[in-house]
Amino acid sequence: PHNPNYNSVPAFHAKLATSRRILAVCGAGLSASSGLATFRGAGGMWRNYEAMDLATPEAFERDPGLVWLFYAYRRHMALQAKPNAGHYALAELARRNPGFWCLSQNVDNLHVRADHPPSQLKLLHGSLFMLKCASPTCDYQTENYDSPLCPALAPAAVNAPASATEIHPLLDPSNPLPPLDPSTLPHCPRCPPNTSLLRPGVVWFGEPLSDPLLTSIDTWIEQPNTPIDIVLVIGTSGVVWPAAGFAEQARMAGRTREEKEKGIGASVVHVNLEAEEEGNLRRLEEGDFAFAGDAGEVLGRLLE
Ligand code: BJW
Repeated sequence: PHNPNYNSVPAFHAKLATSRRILAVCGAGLSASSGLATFRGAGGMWRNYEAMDLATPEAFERDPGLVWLFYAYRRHMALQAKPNAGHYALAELARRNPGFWCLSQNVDNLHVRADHPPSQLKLLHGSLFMLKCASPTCDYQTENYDSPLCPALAPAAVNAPASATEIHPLLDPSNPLPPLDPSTLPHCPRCPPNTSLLRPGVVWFGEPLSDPLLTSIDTWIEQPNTPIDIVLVIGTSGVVWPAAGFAEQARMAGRTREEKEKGIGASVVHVNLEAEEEGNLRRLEEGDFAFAGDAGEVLGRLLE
């Protein structure tokens, strides 16, 4: 499709130069540039499972050992990965511009490790490195970066093979997994001994995002008389709510009725390997931008 702003870095720089309020919504594609797997499409499988089928409260209830191996593996990979040029560029944009907020669906801690100013970083889906009590009546939580997390999860804490043609032993479905007895998994130190498991401090399907966090985002987006100028949508398939709704909310927030009627809002900037494929959430309006490519590489160029 023809759009004058396809891959036009100078046009983006001109827009950036006059912009004060900027919002970014990030997804797994940003960390794909650091070698971490995405959820959907190529790379979204873990052994014989769809990653999405393991990220649910029901899966944890059914087989906490299996779900913990999945998360222990992802903790290990995230600790081994390094923030990429995209994480650093966003952190630098935040330091230069107090009117920039980054909302990230990623749980891998790479924004934090790139020194993104904490008050301008909102982690929508929690963190792999928070552990919380699985009991709904206990609010124990703690930060933890151990890998392996406990002896039973050691099979997940194995380094990736040096060669890209070799498969990680834990990802090889022909390599049998040890059945994990829940008693060998980490337990809540605050609950009576061996009653409640600890679980990853992430937001699973059907679970609510933090209420104070959602309120603060809403207040920031809807700030009166100061509409948002640019919305960066980076490496996300845009199918998971409520994250999928922030770009459109931010595009139109604070606009006059006249502007809304004419569809005049913030410029939405898509940065995605598949940015040229216009889906329902990647419909380009006038003034929007699309950059097809690797998020780390593209953001490095856009924000240098
Ligand atoms: C590259 C690249 C490169 C690749 N460079 N790009 C309204 C309508 C319908 C349903 C709902 C609704 N409101 C709520 C729901 C239910 C549900 C939902 O959204 N369902 C939809 C799927 C239909 N939402 C929820 O349950 C949320 N809770 C909630 O709303 O509570 C209240 C409520 C409950 C129930 C009903 C109604 C209200 C919670 C959502 C939690 C999501 N959790 C997960 C797991 C987190 C833990 C973990 O990490 O394991 O979050 S799911 C998974 O998807 C993960 C991700 O953060 C999230 C988004 O995925 P993301 O980041 O977009 O990754 P991918 O893989 O999908 O896409 C990667 C993209 O990158 C692709 O586009 C590639 O092209 C691109 N790419 N390499 C640039 N190098």
